Amino acid sequence: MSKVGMPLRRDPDDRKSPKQAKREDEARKKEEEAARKRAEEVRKRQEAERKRGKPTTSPTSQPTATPTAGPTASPTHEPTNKPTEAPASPPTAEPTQEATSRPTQQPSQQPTPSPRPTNEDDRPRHRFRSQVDFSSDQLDLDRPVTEFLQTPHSSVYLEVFNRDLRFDDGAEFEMWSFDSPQSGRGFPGPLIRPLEGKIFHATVHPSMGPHTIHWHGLEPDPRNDGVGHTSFEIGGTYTYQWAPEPGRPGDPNYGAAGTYFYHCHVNTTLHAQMGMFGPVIVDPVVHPDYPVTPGARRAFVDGPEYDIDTESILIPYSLDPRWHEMQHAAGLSGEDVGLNRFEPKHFYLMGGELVRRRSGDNRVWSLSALRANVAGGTKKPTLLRILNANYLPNHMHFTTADGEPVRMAELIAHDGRPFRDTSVPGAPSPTCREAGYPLLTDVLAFGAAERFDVLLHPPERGEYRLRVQWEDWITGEILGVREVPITAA
Ligand SMILES: [Cu+2]
Repeated sequence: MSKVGMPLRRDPDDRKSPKQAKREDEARKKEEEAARKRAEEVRKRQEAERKRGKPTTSPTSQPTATPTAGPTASPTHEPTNKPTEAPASPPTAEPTQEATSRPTQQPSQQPTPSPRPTNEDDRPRHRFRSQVDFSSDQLDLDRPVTEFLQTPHSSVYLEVFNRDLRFDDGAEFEMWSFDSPQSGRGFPGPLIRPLEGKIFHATVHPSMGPHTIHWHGLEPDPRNDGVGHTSFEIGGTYTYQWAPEPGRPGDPNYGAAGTYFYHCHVNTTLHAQMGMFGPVIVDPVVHPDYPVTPGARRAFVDGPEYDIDTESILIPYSLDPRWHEMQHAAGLSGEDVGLNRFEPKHFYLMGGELVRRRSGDNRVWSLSALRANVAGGTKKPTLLRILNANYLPNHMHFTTADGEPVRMAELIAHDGRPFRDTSVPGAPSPTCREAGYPLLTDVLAFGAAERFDVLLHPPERGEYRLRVQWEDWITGEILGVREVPITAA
């Protein structure tokens, strides 16, 4: 079903302000107008094709129909589905996409003298007519079935909400995000923390139109990866099912433990900016050769131990207020709403100490300070998980209270993959620290959606600072800066 013209669904318990109602009304009118224009376009195209003497495209092969039956898709599948038609021409050793996708292959028609149509532009080379069709015409299912459903080891139930939330600078914006019965309606979405090798379920129940949950970096099978382009969008409810890959000590090719995030993959640039994301941390199962001390956990199967009490996540996020006035499907119907222009006016550090995140409605989880266990002390080091959840590159600087650089950040993993020494082929791959060269730094640069797992090693007790900069993609100009104190004890 195409989303065009579909009424927006809202949570029944969300009260609409007159402003919101007006906005929705305007958005609906715009969508209806865009749908009318598109229908007119299709009609004109069919008319033009008829005039050129081409057979009229059947309704099922319109790009606006279900993507699985697009114009190039149906002829491709036909010969294989109907074996009686195949003997018309001897099978070639390597049938190319081009050959099988052309309607002229059908035996009822005369073979054409030229292998290519006279007018190249007339040949349907893509399932979707345009990028707009590709973006907007995703399969929207109400209640897709979870295939091979198993009993989960852990599960979460997520709903979608929209409401105005107040940030730590006093500014208020309409945000959309996910909430669980335990989390309340806050931002970012609740932390999801499955175990390596164990079945995990996330049941999502969207509102305000279809949404999905994409498990960024975890790579489940297509049905459970939450990308509409390779599966479906969820109108009603769906249970995502996957199991993170178990790690093997010393093996760089196995193991999912690390920091990830989930986000909606419908009109993605807008929905992610609206707040439809949350952190995912995959924990390793304790391996007999790598036990853990009380109060500590390992970052990955044979990774370093860290202190559970001070484990923190830091999520740089920037916000363009203009985007927060848009509606669910803004930009999907060919209209230019300016989603190519991201001009953030607010720069936030979300997150904090994981065990201290409070539940409840209307909570914006802001990071204002960090604690770190001093190097060489009795406690295990503090693990800082970093997730760039905005569209700008970030630079981070670890310094003394006076701004002098301090090499106290040890990089142990990136995007859920541990840093290992793989220099000896066939031999076990120890971590960089075990191999004798811990990756210590005072500065870190990273881009959108990147994650780093960092052990903090402040050399002595006292105050340090972490400075986070947001930069322009092209010029590198610093657009925003935030500083938080790090107290080492
Ligand atoms: Cu969404």
